[in-house]
Amino acid sequence: MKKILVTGALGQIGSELTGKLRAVYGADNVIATDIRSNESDVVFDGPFEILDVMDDKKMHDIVKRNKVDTIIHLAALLSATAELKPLLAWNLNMGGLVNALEVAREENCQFFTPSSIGAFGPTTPKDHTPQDTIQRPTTMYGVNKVSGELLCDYYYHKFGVDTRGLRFPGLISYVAPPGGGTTDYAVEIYYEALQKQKYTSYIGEGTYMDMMYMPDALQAIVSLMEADPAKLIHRNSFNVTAMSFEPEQVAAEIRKHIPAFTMDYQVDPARQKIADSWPNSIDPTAAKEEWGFKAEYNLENMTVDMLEKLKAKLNV
Ligand code: AKB
Repeated sequence: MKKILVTGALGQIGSELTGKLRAVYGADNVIATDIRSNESDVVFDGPFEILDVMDDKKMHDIVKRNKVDTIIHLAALLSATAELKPLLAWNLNMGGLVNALEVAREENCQFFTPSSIGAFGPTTPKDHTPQDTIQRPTTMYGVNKVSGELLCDYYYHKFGVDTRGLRFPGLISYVAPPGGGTTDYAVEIYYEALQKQKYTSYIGEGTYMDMMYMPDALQAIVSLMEADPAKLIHRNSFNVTAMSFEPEQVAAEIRKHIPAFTMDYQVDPARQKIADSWPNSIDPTAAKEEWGFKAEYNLENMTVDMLEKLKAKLNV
């Protein structure tokens, strides 16, 4: 049975991953941590500790005290925030990562951290972006993600730390909002469709980006962490995606359920610039071949589920 530490457990991924890990490995075996606390299942349904990932001593202490053997390091700033505060992003995204990797090395822990489609840049092939390709991102977030992939490779080759990672696309979910990302529009649109029957997209017409529904992302993390290490050629990080769409396509899908829904555009130049530097669609073949990655949700069945779950949550 694993004993898992999750950092950034109150963020978009952690808010749902913690519950999934507790269901799979037992509530007492998943220690959730975040820089803040709140009134959520993550805090109440199992061990929870306040942890700033810049505090390497406290992280080490929590890992040692709880005999943790697996670290899932999620705490990080997303792309749009990182572009607004590049120095903070470098310090937090890289500082937190190296602290967590050092603890993993010292305590012999298996290690997961997400990379992103943000690890690609304008000179990367835009369609069916290969697993191994040009990575010259032009955003601070992208610089952090490529550096993180390389650092995780280094800890594996140099110290034998069992590091694993995924290049996530935009993640769509109804539990916790993402906050500070470029792909967040694809979450906001569902909330506003139900609450206001209209949405103003800050991402322009015709801008394709990869996306994935949260249940597929969570399953991908568990599957990768359970995968036979002998089969992993690409440890850090695998391309994974479930769909690629532009704003009008998600609006049209929502309109099938809410016919009155309308969308217009007010493009945010900063986030549009980031989106324009990312691929239209990435190729997840290596993840499928090396550890059996599979996505259950496409735009159609995700929209049905999102609207149903959000209706209940928002009471609309
Ligand atoms: C973001 O938009 O910053 C993230 C990502 C794709 O990594 N959702």
